[in-house]
Amino acid sequence: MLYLYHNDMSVCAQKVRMVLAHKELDWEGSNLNLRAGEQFAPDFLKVSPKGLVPVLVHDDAVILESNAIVQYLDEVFPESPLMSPNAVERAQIRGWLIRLDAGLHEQLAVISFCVAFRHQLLQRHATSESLQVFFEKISDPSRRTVMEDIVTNGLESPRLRLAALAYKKLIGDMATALADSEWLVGGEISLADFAMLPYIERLEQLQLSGWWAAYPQLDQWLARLRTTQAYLVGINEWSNPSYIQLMNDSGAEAWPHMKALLG
Ligand SMILES: N[C@@H](CCC(=O)N[C@@H](CS)C(=O)NCC(=O)O)C(=O)O
Repeated sequence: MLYLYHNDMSVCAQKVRMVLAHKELDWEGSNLNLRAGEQFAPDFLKVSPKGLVPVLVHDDAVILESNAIVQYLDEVFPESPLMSPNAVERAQIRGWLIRLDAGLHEQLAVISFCVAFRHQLLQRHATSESLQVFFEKISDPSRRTVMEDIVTNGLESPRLRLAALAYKKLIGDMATALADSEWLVGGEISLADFAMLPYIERLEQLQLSGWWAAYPQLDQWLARLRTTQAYLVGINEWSNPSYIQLMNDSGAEAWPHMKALLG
């Protein structure tokens, strides 16, 4: 049996749900409310010591880290494969996955929180004492430092410009990969496409699609992915309208600032 601890709008959980849907696997799960701090519940910390989703439990095996989870699923359930039969292409697919763990995931968190999600936390924790209690629950000191900065400083965080520049590079690389190809690697949809989709769609929800206005191939790629069963079942069905509204509204307000960051 497959059991997933996840969150409706978490980008790494979206990636895992897309793979589950692509492979038409049945699963059960818990959708943790991350703003309410459900990831800090002692029972969940026993499963995920850093208090992070997603976590996959397959029979007795507990698998942490979304990139490990999607590669595990692709190995154990080989129907509708998401890794290429070609070794060079497999290396390229892994390269896209590594890019997320080598910084892009954190950079997306920086952008999402500076523009939108910090407002949810500031509303929930109206006093600085309450906010401090929230930060102290984040066990990883480096993650805690980043969260304190982005929630407190928002658009003024120095990390925001660095995150925007990393995205500028990513968008250029994706545009190159998609210049003459429907998918990021080779001629078939792969884990690379499922991995990157949430990281681009989130920018669109934050009203940042102007960052790739010069590259229509990115919008075409997004549109193609959105017709897949994986997207419809793995992302669309879990979409949380209040999060989308917040991202749209605060993204529109932040756009002049965000545009200037790359100017
Ligand atoms: N490298 C991890 C990152 C996991 C991660 O950052 N998860 C976020 C949601 S996207 C989370 O659980 N956040 C909990 C929190 O913010 O306290 C993975 O790929 O699974």
